[in-house]
Amino acid sequence: MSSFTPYQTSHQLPPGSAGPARLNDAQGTNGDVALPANALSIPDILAWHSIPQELINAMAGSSLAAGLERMIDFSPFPLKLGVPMALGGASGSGKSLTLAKLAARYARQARQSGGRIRRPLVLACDSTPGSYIKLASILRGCDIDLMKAYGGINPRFIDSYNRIILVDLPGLCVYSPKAMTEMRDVVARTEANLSLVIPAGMDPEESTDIAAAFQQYGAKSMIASRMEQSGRIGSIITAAACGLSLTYGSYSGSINEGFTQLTPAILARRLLVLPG
Ligand SMILES: Nc1nc2c(ncn2[C@@H]2O[C@H](COP(=O)(O)OP(=O)(O)O)[C@@H](O)[C@H]2O)c(=O)[nH]1
Ligand SMILES: [Mg+2]
Repeated sequence: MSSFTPYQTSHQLPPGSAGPARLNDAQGTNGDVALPANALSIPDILAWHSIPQELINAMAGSSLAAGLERMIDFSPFPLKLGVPMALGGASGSGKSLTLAKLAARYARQARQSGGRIRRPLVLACDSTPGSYIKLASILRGCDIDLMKAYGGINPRFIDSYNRIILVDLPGLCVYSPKAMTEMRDVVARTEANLSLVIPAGMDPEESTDIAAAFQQYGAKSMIASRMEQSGRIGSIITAAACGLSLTYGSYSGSINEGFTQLTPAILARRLLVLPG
């Protein structure tokens, strides 16, 4: 009987270095684990996250944060009152939950604005069976308006004045030109901007393809989802390095938690400290 040999990836930690170590409570990290940073060079850390060598070379230097800042545009999420923003990406990537996190945040802002800003409008453009009910249930209790707009809608037909408008798109496979064209048509009909939602833990080469395809179809920004669900986050870094502005990171499956504007310092720490 042959014995089982574990598959060795090209991104193991270097021989002699300890594996990820649990941080103790004194560090206030609630069971997070840290890569052995003292024993690792910056290229070792980036390689562990499965970042391609060419990008590692471009990011190498004095610190992880400096390398990230050099290669990635960190920007606020480009939402404007009255201009619809569509969230696109693969099925299950976190589009609807991310949209709900944004909607909940802007609903709070609208409440606090004393009427200056109106409550957000969510356009449900995903006609996949069950998806409207799922979206409505995620948004239940949020002070928002939800409207079915399968196939997209001309903004003349919506009451868009002084409010945030978010568009929930169907999931797609970026290798399907038909699906990408359909998405572009919905976005164009709605006169929306387009942003990509992409999860951590993907194959970085696939995430590069996804980011490049979305850029080609007009996306300028991205949101990183499921940041607390995987150790390796190379997919986020490679996608952003394609030229999409990196905006929020989502760290929780709950609508009111774990949603942070990413910065070089936050992302550098996340490269070193893995969710426990
Ligand atoms: N823990 C966690 N779960 C997430 C996150 N983003 C999305 N999810 C979960 O992933 C699943 C798919 O998300 P959903 O928004 O429905 O994906 P969509 O198909 O792209 O709309 C749901 O169970 C979400 O609760 C995240 O950042 N953290
Ligand atoms: Mg969805």
